[in-house]
Amino acid sequence: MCIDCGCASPDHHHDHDHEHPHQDQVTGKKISVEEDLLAKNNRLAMNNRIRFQRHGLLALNLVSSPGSGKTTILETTLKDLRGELRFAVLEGDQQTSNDADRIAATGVPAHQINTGAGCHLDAHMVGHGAEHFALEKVDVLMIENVGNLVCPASFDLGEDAKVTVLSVTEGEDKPLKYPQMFRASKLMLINKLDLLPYLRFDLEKCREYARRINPEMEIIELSCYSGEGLDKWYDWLRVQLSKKKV
Ligand SMILES: Nc1nc2c(ncn2[C@@H]2O[C@H](COP(=O)(O)OP(=O)(O)OP(=O)(O)O)[C@@H](O)[C@H]2O)c(=O)[nH]1
Ligand SMILES: [Mg+2]
Repeated sequence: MCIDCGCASPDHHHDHDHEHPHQDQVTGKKISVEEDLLAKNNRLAMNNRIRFQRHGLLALNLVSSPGSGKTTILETTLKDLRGELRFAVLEGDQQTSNDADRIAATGVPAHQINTGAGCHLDAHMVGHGAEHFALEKVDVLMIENVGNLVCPASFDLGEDAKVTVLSVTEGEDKPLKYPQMFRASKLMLINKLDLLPYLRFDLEKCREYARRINPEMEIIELSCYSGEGLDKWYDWLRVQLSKKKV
């Protein structure tokens, strides 16, 4: 549960001048609750990681704002690669089983986690969610997080990598405005390339901003509608999986 929807982030700060009690200036309780929450999450994430490692599977945590195309990327990927790789998908949303239903329609095992008021998945939810799959028969576990470009950055789920999806309709400045997520990610997928002719989205600037925040982050541009760039994403998946199998 988020504390102030500073979501257990210890470096939270305010830009206003008025005085008010700030966290441990009053009792010390708030900071210690946040630290306990993250420490507990990190322990459970480590358990997940050990479990996933034992099965030699690749676990990816897909994060983005609502609607950038996470589920569409998954549907497309599962359809294209289902003869080659064995997938399972955990779907995180506040409400509905819409996304798990969409994944299940591709024939891939899917389980929906509803977080209610919660704005992110945590390691405890993922640990239990994964019990719905025969992990020994899974090569890639895809975890679609709740649509939110802020809070999921702070919560390790035991994944091998976070993959941030940014769609071109969101604006090229998002890596600068929401740096935590981009800093935590191994890969950024820039989705909906087919819409570029209708927008004023500067792809070059977007890449530059993203690299300013995280020089190590890989970037792949794609469109689920035109199919452009999907082969690069699939190659990236294959390389990550091959690293797990050595
Ligand atoms: N033009 C275009 N639209 C896309 C593309 N990929 C996804 N969309 C559309 O974007 C909308 C949102 O896609 P979803 O896959 O549901 O997005 P999401 O990130 O899973 O959304 P939440 O789970 O609600 O956060 C849908 O109408 C998709 O059809 C694309 O490559 N191009
Ligand atoms: Mg979705």
